[in-house]
Amino acid sequence: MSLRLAVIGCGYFARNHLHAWRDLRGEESAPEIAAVCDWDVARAKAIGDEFGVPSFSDPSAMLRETKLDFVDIAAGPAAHRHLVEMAAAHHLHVICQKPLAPALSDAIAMTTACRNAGVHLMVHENFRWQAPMRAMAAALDEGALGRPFYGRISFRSGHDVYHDQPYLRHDERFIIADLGVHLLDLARFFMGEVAALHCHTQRVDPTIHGEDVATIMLSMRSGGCCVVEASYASKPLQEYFPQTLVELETSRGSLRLAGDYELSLRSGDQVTQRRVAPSPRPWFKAPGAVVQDSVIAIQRHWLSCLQSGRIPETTANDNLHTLALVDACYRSAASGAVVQIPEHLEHP
Ligand code: NAD
Ligand code: 89Y
Repeated sequence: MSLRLAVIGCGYFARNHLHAWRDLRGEESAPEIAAVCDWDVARAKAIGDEFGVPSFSDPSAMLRETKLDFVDIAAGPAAHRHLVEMAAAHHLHVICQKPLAPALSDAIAMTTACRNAGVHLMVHENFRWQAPMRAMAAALDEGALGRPFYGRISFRSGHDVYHDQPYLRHDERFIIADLGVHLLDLARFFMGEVAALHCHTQRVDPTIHGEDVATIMLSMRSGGCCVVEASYASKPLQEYFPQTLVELETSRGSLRLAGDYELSLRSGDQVTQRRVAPSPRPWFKAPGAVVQDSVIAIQRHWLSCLQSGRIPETTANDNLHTLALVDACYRSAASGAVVQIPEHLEHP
């Protein structure tokens, strides 16, 4: 059965969503892009024309006039709550970009609205869908390595991220909310839930409003620890934007994802190395291939879950735990204190 979708928000990142939906048409899940919407009329029309679908500037008119199964929200975080609640009121499933909302309280309200409407809400949390991350998770799942007791998840770059995403200059909460959210999700993906954290932030570039460096130390419920680091102020010897580098030490081995997708694995005394690069597509734009490829993977996962009735990996309910970490990072950075993370989030 072909699922009909509409994309709301036709800016920088939406193009990746649209290309991915179009590529997935060739697969069993065969989604149909029924419409696009952006309150910037020219932007909506340009993308609608390019992808050969009707365009709208008013989301509520689009939802009234178009037969849909789900909505794909690629607008900025400030718009997410309003749009998710609107979709839920139309009894439509929703896949929504990260961060689910600027505040945890909004994310909780959105989760509740979708649950009450009986619709799925999944967060487009794509970093865990990058090909090398899936390869690392598969190696852990095989069991021979044991579980990780130490992790380092590192994204340090001097890339001019403000060129494509100028709004990031103005966000009071920048690198943890925008990028750290992916890295914290990766920490949970590889190492489980967090018991406590400490976070140190810096603003190295004085012309931006938020923090452009964050160093986070996570104490995991398993007893392990994980260092998560994000920087857009670095001048690294080698620029790997937008690659995330990962090191995991486990009871019986170790895994290292280095630049250019070089994955090394030690299991007992045996060391193996391979390159886990994304498979190229004509619409990928350097250096973003690993991220663009992960958009296809997460959207494929969403379609397959909707069609089979399986629960997606990064439901809003799951993502609340990641957003609680984002929130805790800012509290820790402001106070200098270690912040304890409650095991159960209190929400209605
Ligand atoms: P953008 O500003 O380039 O585009 C957002 C678009 O949404 C704009 O065209 C704006 O007019 C439109 N919009 C906003 N509110 C709207 C509303 N209520 N109704 C209709 N249109 C509305 O932003 P972007 O860089 O494309 O980012 C969009 C989202 O994607 C953000 O949540 C961002 O964090 C996320 N993002 C994710 C990744 C990733 O790897 N997952 C990478 C970049 C951006
Ligand atoms: O918006 C961010 C994201 O989600 O991944 C990288 C990014 O584009 C810039 O930090």
